[in-house]
Amino acid sequence: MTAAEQSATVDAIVIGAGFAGIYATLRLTAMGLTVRSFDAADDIGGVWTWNRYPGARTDSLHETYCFTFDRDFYNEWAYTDIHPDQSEVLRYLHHVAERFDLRKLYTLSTRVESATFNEATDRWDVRTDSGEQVSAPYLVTGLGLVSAPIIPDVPGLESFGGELYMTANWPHDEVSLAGKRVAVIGTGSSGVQVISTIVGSVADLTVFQRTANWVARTGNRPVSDEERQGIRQHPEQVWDRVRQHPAGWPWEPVKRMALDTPAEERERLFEEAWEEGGFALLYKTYADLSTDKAANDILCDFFARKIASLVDDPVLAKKLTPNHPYGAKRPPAAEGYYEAFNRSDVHLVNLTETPIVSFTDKGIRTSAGEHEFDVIILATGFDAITGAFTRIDIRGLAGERLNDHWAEAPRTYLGLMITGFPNLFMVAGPQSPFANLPPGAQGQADWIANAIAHMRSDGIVRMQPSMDAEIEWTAHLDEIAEGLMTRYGEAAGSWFTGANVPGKPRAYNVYFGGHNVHADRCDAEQAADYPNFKMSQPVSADV
Ligand code: NA7
Repeated sequence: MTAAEQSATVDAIVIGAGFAGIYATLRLTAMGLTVRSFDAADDIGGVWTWNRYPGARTDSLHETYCFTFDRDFYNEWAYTDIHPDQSEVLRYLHHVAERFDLRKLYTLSTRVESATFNEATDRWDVRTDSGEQVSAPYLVTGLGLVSAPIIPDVPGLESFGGELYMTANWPHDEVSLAGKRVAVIGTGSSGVQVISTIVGSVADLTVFQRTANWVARTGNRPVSDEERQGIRQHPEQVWDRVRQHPAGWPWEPVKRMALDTPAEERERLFEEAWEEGGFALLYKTYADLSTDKAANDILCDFFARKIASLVDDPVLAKKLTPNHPYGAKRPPAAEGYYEAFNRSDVHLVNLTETPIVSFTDKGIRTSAGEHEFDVIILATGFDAITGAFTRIDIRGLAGERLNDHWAEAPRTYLGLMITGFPNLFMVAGPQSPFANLPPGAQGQADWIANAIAHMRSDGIVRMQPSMDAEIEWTAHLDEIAEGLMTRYGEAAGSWFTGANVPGKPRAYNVYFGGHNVHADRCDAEQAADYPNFKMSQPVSADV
């Protein structure tokens, strides 16, 4: 045990060892705070520790999928591909942890089970699944948006006699799929990446699709030396563009409208963006795709024709074509996804026609009969955004449970703090922007570090947002989401609103108003000395 692990009383406790948690740990220790950090995984890396499945890769761009707090440190790291794969992102996070000596602050393979705000001491008392109790005045979460996997509630899962894997908890040891009959359940980002990666190397592949998805190309390729040099000479230009872009992309936000553009010109631009892949279709074409259903329909028509041209069998192409707007749910990307279905060893089971009835010892039974497999891969998603919070017993003032505070919907101010839960700071928490994660996480952790510095210098023992601020932020967030294609998320089973989890309260769980807008608001709040927060001195009982 290191000294840090033995200490039960520290200045700050951080939960999470992904981008959010390790940067919060780094930032707070750099301020001179004593910090204990925890993660349930056995290594640093957050989602990149768990999601080791074949084809796992970010669809963010390499020059933005990293930290930017130090120019030299930024310039010394080189990802191979423009969309780095899981192993490289994990290596990067390990590199950060080692370079800034963060490992010694982490207690790994340890899940935080409860966190209670102690009103007598103004500290968070945290208990872990190893029975350890630690307390600190500040609790910072970096729990991840997609870190609480869901296992489908289908009878007989335990009776399957073959190999069963989850993309969200993929084994660390090599998994051999070669020559096996494989089923993949789920066609979200994880499912489509697995499918397009293992196709051709397995004996037979059956895809169980409940909701067809718009799967863009990735357009992945190695980063050229020239590109890398250009970025290294002027990294601030990249960072500025990221700061100004609603989704944290290093691109100029587009202003032109699809509905104002001649059809031929639109077609040309869509084609260009299709070739580029990833989020180019959304962020490099037209501004009204996200706001105007008629504009979105034009993109969907282009996409549907693309699917029809890539899939030989028109009936199959139709089954693979979604009927929700592009962006109603998180659009994935994979290379060669639709083409895979032209192979005779790839089959589609459309669960809207023939739903799964049960798992059996040999495979999966649908309403049409039994399919036999050697391997079943569950790519069935997450109790996203709030799931990682509601799985911890968090109690604030007067013993209020976070689960009760969020019984109908998550409520926060700026996704950073919650009324009634003083000194609980969230990095990339519910109601924070849906955007490229590392820049947002870095900005939010900086904000939190500044807030804590302010508390310490002014002798403030409790900080929490006002109820009015929380209500205003939630209303603003809902209004924004209602004006976008996200309003069609319910029908598409989107995890943005919890529609993918049976019984979960429906709410817009993330902010779609822009990473840039959010960052501006956070900056303004700090610059104006936290007008929407309640700060309490030790003697005050007014909390
Ligand atoms: P997603 O995007 O939530 O996808 C999960 C998929 O699993 C989706 O196609 C679901 O269908 C399907 N699913 C879930 N439960 C079932 C059951 N019971 N039966 C059949 N199919 C089911 O999760 P991912 O892991 O792919 O991606 C999550 C995020 O990680 C991704 O967006 C990136 O941000 C990184 P549905 O669409 O609900 O009908």
